[in-house]
Amino acid sequence: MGIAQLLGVKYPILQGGMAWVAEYHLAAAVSEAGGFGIIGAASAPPEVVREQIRKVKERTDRPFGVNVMLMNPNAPEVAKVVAEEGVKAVTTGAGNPAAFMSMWKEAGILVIPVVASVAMAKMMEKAGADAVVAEGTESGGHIGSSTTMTLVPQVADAVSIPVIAAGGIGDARGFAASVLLGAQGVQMGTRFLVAKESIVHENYKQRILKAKDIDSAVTGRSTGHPIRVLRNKMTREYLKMEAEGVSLEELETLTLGSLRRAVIDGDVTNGSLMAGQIAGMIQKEQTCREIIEEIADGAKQLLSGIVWQ
Ligand code: TUI
Repeated sequence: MGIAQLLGVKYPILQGGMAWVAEYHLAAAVSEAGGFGIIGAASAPPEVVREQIRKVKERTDRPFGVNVMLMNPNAPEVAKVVAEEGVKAVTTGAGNPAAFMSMWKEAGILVIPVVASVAMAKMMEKAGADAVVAEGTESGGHIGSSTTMTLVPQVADAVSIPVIAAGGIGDARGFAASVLLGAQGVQMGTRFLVAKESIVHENYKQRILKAKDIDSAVTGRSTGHPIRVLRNKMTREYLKMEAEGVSLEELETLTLGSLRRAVIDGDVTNGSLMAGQIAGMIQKEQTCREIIEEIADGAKQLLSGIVWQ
């Protein structure tokens, strides 16, 4: 079965489960528009995640999902809340979800791990995953090292479950290219971050809309937690301290609460402006429906227009 049918959506376009950003307004708007909305549980307390799930259900009858961030110490409790509440699918990030797989599957929830390597994709298929999101290093936030261009076809060759491409996809061309690389659908974060329905502070949205192609940087390469963000005062200080080899504890004092500062307070100087490399191409704030229809219709045209001379 194809991924759109599996998820019960019109378009195989997933919205990334971005920490702080992917809350119920955005997830409900994406699902209402025919895509697949996702609540980003990130480091939220389990009861907040329960509330968020219920709020999406009040706003739409369409299927949606939750992203469980596995680096969160609360992940086991969040995983349980998701199983209790019941959503169409769970995506996972930044770790191995094997410990929760049987609980979710018994609750009738599709499990779609986000992976950054072929080895992890194969392991997830073996563990019973229903699909995987193959996320390239072009993405915002926590990243792996392979590019989307190289990761997606290698994952598609290695597994028989559907593959969804992520990282550096922001328009119809990215969607069409993903299909040609062997993916059945796409997941996008940065493009939805600036959607009209996104609650992200206007200052953060403006930084993305004004960003150029080379405006992102990766912090934390030396700590083993590489995070892609738009460059600002905070990241310049972080990168300088990282190069000087300061301790992890000291580096963490800079980043603690920094995503909240950017998303909620609009502090674009000291906040963490997570964004993908595609930010340079995103020029306007649109509704989720406009974004999804533009991409789905455009990709259909592009793919049907491919001819060899
Ligand atoms: O998870 C993400 N992106 C994220 S999570 C996040 S929240 C955060 N905030 C502040 C500091 C740190 C994190 C922001 N962005 N993407 C999915 C993803 N997962 N990309 C790569 C991976 C991944 C990495 C390692 C998946 C599995 C994995 O396996 C490790 C293992 O256990 O073998």
